[in-house]
Amino acid sequence: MKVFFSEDHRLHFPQAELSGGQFVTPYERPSRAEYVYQRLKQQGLRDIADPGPCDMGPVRGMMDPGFLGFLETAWDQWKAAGCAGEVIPAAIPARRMQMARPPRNIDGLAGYYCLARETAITGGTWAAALSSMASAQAAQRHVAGGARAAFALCRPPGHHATADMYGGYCFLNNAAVTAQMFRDQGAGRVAVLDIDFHHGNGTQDIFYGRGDVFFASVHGAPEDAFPYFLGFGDETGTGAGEGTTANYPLPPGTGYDRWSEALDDAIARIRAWGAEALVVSLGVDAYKDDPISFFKLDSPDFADAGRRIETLGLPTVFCMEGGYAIEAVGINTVNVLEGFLG
Ligand code: SP5
Ligand code: ZN
Repeated sequence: MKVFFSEDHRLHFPQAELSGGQFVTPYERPSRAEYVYQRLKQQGLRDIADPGPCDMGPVRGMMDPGFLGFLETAWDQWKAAGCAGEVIPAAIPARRMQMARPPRNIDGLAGYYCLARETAITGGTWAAALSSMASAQAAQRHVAGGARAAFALCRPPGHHATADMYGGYCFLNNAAVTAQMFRDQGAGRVAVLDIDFHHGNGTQDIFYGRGDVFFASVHGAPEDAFPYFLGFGDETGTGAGEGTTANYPLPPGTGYDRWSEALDDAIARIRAWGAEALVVSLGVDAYKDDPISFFKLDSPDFADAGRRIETLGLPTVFCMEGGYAIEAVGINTVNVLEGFLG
């Protein structure tokens, strides 16, 4: 399986994550990608290519222009305003406090485009986010060109980002743009299967009203897990998208038996719906030793999950999302790919 990976992910290395009222070293750190890269090579998945530049067309086609302009200039504006630290806004639009317009002040502007304040923006964030998107796009082009599957080793991840919000360590939604590229190239129906521990709220939001992209997610129940406010089982889509969202929220302590039942149901739904291409939001934070999650999957379970996903028989792009048990992230991610390859 061909892999796309950009070294430019290293340009995003924030020092601070807001956690428990303190700033801690971010869980989402450069070494995550390095461990996956090393494990790929170790396991013989050596066909690894730099993706080249990001194609801005599909990104601009999906994302809010003000949001893109904000991401590109946030660091410079923040510094120009005399802020000493990384971009972490104080106020964000809360219930009944939604603003119709983005403010001029950079602290307000950052809050306007923010969905979770644990995520800091730094001087290299925009370039890294573009390089991550570029890997997803290159993987999509590779599969569109006839390959059965490809792996985009994306960092930073993307599935929490909406068309106009960043957060949850995500800035640009790589999986959503990948799915849209399949649509633009002629696939009638595309599915996104999100197996990251966290609900893919950004991806769901982007496709919620659309009947041409199916979104299925197996994740920690929002009562107990980030992103808290979306991912309930009764969210099934709206309008033309009614019936094309499938959420499988699962409780703390969930092991592979229950998790794989949900995965099988998601796979059956995607098959029955008639998807022609598949994008997998591949997070491995369902792992038992993940520091910020509460599922109990073991490393061999990820290979089994890869085998089950393969049964769909679809052209498949894997986009890396979360996973924070640093060394195990490499093993578990590559296990999914090896399980898929059989
Ligand atoms: C892509 C992805 O997996 N994003 C996840 C973002 C989660 N951010 C909030 C994490 C809250 C962590 N709480 C830490 C408690 C540690 N004891
Ligand atoms: Zn996650």
